[in-house]
Amino acid sequence: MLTACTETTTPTVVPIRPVVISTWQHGMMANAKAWEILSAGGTALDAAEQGVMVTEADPEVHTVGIGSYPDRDGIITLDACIMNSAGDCGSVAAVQDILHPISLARMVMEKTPHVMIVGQGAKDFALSQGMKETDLMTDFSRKALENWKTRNPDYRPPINVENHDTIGLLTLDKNGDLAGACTTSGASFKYHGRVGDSPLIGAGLYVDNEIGGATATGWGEAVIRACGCFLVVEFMRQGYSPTDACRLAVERVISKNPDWKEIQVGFIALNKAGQTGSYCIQSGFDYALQTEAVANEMLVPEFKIEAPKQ
Ligand code: SD4
Repeated sequence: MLTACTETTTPTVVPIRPVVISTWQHGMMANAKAWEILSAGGTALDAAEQGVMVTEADPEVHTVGIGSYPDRDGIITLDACIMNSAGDCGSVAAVQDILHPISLARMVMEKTPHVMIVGQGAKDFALSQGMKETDLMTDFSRKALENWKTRNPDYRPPINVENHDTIGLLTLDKNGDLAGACTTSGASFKYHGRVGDSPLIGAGLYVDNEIGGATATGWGEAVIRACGCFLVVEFMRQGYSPTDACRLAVERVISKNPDWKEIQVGFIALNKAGQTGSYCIQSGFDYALQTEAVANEMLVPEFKIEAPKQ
C-alpha cells in the first residue's frame, strides 16, 4: 500500500523567548527589571508586575504612580490592570494613596472573585491586604496643578505632552507564557473620577496566551470606543503580524473618532512566537524592547501622521 507523502511548505518560526516590550522611554527601566526576572526563569506575570512597579515608584515619571499630574481637583487617582497566561485578570480604577496599583490589581485577580474594584472600595481593599497609605503628591504635582489653573485650561492635554507616560508592558517567559500589565494616573487634569482605557481589560490591555498580547497608550476615550487591545489581539488571531494588527487597530480608532488628528493613540503588541510590533496615530511615540538579541532598545513605530509642533 502506498502512503501519501505530504510536503509542508509552512516555514518554521523559531520562537523568540523571553521578550519584554513596554511603552515610552521609561519602559527601559521597567524592561530592565522585567528582564532580570525573565532571564532568571521567572514567570511572565511576575516580570510584568515588577517591571511596571519600577515606573510606579519613580517620582520623575509624571503620569504613573507617585509624583503624577493630579486631576483638576488636585487629587492623584490611579488606574491599573494585569492579565496572566490563564486569562485571569484584575483591575483597579480611580484609586487614591496607593503606591503600587498594579500589585493591588494582582490582588484583585488572585484574592477576590472579581475583576475590577474602584475608588474608595479599591483603597479599602488595599489597606485590608496590608498595603500602606502613601501621599502620592510631590512638589512637582502641586506646581503642575497651579500652573494648569493659570493657563485657561483646555481639558484635553496636548498631544504627546503631559499625557504620555502610561506604562503598558508585555512579557513572554522562557516557558512561552504571556502576561501584561498597564498602570497610569490617566489623563492629566482629568475630571475627578474619570477612568480611561488603561484599567479596562480589552481596551488598555489584553492577553490571550494562545495568540499574543497588546497594550495601549494615548487618549483613553478613543481606545475605549474601539475596544483597542482586544482588537489588536483579534487581528493577530486572524494571522496579522503584531505591527499590522496594531496598524489595523489604529485605523479602527481613527474611523471611530472624528477628532483623531487631535489625539494620540499607540499600541504595542507581542505574539506567542515572540514577534513584536507597534503603530500609532501621531509621531512622537516610542517603546522599549528587550530580547536575547535586542539589548533593551528604544524603537520608533510607524505612524499615520506627523504630530504638529507644540
Ligand atoms: C488614559 N491612556 O488614561 C491613558 C493615558 C495614557 O499615555 O496612556 N497616556 O487615557
